Amino acid sequence: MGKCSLAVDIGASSGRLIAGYMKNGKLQLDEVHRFENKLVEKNNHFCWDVEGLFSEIKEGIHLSLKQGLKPESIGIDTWAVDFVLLDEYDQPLTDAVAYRDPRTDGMMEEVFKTISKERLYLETGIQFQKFNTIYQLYSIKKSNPEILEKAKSFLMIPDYFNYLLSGKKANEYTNATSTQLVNAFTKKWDEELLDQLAINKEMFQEIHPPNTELGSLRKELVAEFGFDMKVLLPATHDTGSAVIAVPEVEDTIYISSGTWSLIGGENTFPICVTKALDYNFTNEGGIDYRFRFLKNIMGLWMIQEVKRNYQDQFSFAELVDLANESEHYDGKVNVDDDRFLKPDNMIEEIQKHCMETNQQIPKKPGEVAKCVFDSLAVSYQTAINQIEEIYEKKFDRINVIGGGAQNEMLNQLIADTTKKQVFAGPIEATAIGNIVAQLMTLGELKDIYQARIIIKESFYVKKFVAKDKMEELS
Ligand code: LFR
Repeated sequence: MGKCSLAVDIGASSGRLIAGYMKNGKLQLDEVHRFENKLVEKNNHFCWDVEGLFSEIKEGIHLSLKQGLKPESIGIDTWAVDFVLLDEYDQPLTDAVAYRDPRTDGMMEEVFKTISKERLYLETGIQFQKFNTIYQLYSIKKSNPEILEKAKSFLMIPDYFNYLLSGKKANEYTNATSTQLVNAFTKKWDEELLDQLAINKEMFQEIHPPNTELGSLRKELVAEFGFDMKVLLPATHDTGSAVIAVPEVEDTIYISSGTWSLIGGENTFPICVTKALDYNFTNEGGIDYRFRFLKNIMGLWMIQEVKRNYQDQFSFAELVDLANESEHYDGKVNVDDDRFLKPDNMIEEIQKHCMETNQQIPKKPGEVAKCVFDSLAVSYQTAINQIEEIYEKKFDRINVIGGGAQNEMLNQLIADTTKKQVFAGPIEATAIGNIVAQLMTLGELKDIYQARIIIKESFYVKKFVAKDKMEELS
């Protein structure tokens, strides 16, 4: 057994600690802890319970030690764009407000009064999402400017956890790019943008790329665990880690499928052409300064909310079965409409959309679920057409990675809709990407090329072909 690394991977609906190490030429994963994550309401805002999440991280470290695993290192990844501001005493100045909070409504338009959309895109290469950090900071500037003046440190969520673990403050590159404040070419904070928006630039930390060794555990934590380990930077943006785990990224369109569906390709340069801006594609920073050219599609958030709005009467598997039994229903909604970002009630929002567009209103749970899955497939197809137009080539392969790859019905639907081969897996793509980055830093793996070969050999990937193509083959 080779050196062991611990991946902390926290998404919008759940978090996990997974230990990973090389054994007999393959990457082996041991899940040590899993916990729930969700939005909590605090002071009239939707927030993340960062203190609770940090306790879960510590609990996971305890559990891994109890299981006899002695990790050499730990690396954290979470969703992007959200942050914590610390004061001069390194205490949080505000709650960790979540990106689905409506505080950013109208802020994009406010920012465009100072900086044009085109310029923002040409400099950062980042898609326009109303929840990007730039608009979150601008909303604080409008409502509580004193907070920004008092802020001494801007730390994104994984940066904050890294600080709590190691006492070191740094902004990690892949996650920093999601702010829409990092220059895509210099890979540094775009000081001109910050100056023009009059956002206090002193609070930003130095940007460090993945594969940096940040330090080791704080003294208090070493005493608590009776153990020390290195704190390393993987791609701390979960999607950045997930895409590392696409075994054959060339000539492949990936869909990183979780709360969001992130669909796109990987490049060694940002694509900031007008069409990419028009179709709102992003160029998020990746490991080795690769770029993820992708677009956010509303994703499984919609079905998570539907499930929650049915008071969890049905499991995800049951909703899928019910959708399968609702063949008669064929209404579709535009999943990319902001109305689905955080509606009061997802089921009612879907029904309203169908009513407004003169479609049959989905009434039964199976109809609502089928509407969500069918609508996602339509949105994937649209994004694929746009990708093929921009790349000026056709792709034959789609690789669905992440938890959503377990949804066989959706995988088959993607194959049937796009007529492309669909490869599903690895499921724990994000944790895998996180671990291989750490193993690279520890010298266990040479580079991303070797890591991807090992990932291909270590994890099961299932192939789906369009039903009519299967008939052709038989
Ligand atoms: C996925 C993800 C997406 C990002 C969204 C909000 O978990 O990180 O990449 O656009 O969450 O942060």
